[in-house]
Amino acid sequence: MGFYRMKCNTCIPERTEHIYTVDEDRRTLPRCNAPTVPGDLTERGCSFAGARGVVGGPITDVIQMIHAPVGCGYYTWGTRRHLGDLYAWAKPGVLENEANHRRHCYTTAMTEEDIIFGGMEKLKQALLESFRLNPGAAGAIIYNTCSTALIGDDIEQVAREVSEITGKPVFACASPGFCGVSQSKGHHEFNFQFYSWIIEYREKHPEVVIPEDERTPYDVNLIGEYNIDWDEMVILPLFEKMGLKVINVFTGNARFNNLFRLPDAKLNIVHCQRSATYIAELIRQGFKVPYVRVSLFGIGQTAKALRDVAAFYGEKELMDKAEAIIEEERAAVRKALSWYIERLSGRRVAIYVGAPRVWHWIRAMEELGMEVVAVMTTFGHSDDYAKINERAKPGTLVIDNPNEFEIEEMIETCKPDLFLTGLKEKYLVRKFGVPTLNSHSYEKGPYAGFRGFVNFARDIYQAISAPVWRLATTEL
Ligand code: CFM
Repeated sequence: MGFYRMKCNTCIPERTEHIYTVDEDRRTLPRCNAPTVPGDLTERGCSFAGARGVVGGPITDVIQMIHAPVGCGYYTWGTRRHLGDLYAWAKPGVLENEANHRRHCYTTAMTEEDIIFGGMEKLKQALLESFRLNPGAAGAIIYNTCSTALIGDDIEQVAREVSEITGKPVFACASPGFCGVSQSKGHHEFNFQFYSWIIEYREKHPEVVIPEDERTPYDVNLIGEYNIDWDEMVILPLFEKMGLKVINVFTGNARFNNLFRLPDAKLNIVHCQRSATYIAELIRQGFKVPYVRVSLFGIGQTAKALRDVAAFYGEKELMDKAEAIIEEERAAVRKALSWYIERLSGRRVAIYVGAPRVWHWIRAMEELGMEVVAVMTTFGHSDDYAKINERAKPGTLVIDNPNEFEIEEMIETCKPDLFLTGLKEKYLVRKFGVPTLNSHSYEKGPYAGFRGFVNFARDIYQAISAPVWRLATTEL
């Protein structure tokens, strides 16, 4: 087994089994999706972050009510993640994304007194007030967090009451921070609870189901795609040009009422396979809707995604269309990409994101001629590491849920020319003279699909070739 003892881990020996180098038989799997060792300052988020920040957050036209002390609410405010194209409910002409998700933050702002006496009435009033202020809201999602879950506030009961008064759907998502070891548990909780809720809702409100005669065999859902920096702008046209109708995206730029129709598609196309395979699997079991897993980063993987979806249908016309799109897109990006490949070839890159993007991007970086020397995930499960093992070259260093010391030592031993990572690590790593690229919400996206890949390559080139790095003379 290829476990790897880092020098910095003498004080936390348990970390050794979270770290390995990919060996020839590619079978080593680390201890993962496990509680963080006490004393190990990692960068994981909480289960609430996974439910609200990742899966529920991008739903565009709802009140996202955080039933919590104000800190949990502020935490969700002003991020770049939740892009949407609807217009403001209250202020026509202002992009809803600007007016709602970025500028507004809905929370009960629980105080000490509320914690002692219970906050259900406050939650109900906060929701009613939010609906009054935003008459165009399609519904609401309530999230509890550690404090309100611990005192036992019944958010489902409040959801039912407010839904009755307003006539609008209200979903209660119970994913308090402590319910799992990382944000990954929050993805899971949102998927399962949302699925049961829409099934119940469909039974009571059959009008939301797409009538049989309005369905087509080409109705598909894109699952686990969150419209990071407008990735959907480059992804959706690819499937639409093939003749498919994307009836829902779970959940990038999604409309609440539309999501009740998730089970009415003929096929689910699953992009982020960590955060959303759960709901695709539930729909498969409940409605016999199959799903295909795709990677929509890089040229080869995006081409394969189109071919795999066409192959699902097995129709010659669709397969021909897929080939024509691939050819056309390749031709459109060839010149720009070869310019970047020439300049990026041989550069060393380390990748550290949540989990799936690590393995989505190994091949994409290789397409740019770069060498992937180390990969890390915040909350990967065994299936993520199995996918990393399939793709990474033997000898690649792999770290599960790294801490700051391990990242430093990785920089020292693997000497990457670029670190694809997030905001939390960038200052540390840049002080070592290594450029970084915001790999969660991007620099100037979209990064997905064929055309997005040119933006990705451009941002990588600009990061690496910024003149400032010539001034970084400190030897490690
Ligand atoms: Fe899926 Fe994501 Fe990711 Fe993720 Fe994330 Fe993300 Fe990520 Mo940041 S849903 S698991 S919880 S692909 S926010 S868009 S980049 S850590 S690897």
